[in-house]
Amino acid sequence: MMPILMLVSTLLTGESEFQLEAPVQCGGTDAILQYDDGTAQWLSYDRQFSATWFHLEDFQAGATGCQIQATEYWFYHHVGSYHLYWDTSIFAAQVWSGGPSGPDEMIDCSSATAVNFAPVFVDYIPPLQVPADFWLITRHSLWNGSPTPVMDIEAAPGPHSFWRNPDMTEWEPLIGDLLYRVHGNLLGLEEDTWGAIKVLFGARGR
Ligand SMILES: [Ca+2]
Repeated sequence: MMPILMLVSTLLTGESEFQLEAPVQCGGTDAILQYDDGTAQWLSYDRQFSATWFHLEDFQAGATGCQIQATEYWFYHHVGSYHLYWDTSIFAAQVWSGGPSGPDEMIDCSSATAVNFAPVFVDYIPPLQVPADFWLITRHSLWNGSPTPVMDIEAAPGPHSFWRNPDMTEWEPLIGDLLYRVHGNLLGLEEDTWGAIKVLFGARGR
């Protein structure tokens, strides 16, 4: 059971982030690509777009692409909070090609239903093939009342997690890594055969 009152407002980064009073473990889903360390520490709200840029060299040298079987997203829902209340649980889950300068071309756009602190999976049948640099982008309703993405305690070097609203021209880095993850197989290893390699980026240094 989740604690109800675990939000502590912070002045660190403005008015669209809250730090959880008690971090929440969000692991155990066997993702092959993730920048987060498996623990939700921050909430990011009132933002229409939230995104993670995946750079496969961070996970496996020589990987030239990925065959994505599913993407995974974690959110926080608290009906007692004005900002974090959901009018709708629906969000758009998009996959784009693109490197550090930003998303380039959309590969897929799916609709999904968010839940509170449980993995939301978007499955791809057949799997999506993406290049060595790609983005997962979620689009939420513009104002209050949409799923609230969660982040871990600190952004991985890059950075890799960003947000943006429609009136902005640039993606802004987030203070932590979104719990946005990829399930599938890396491509380009061992004479271009598919390699099923499990690498947990966030587990390094533990
Ligand atoms: Ca992190």
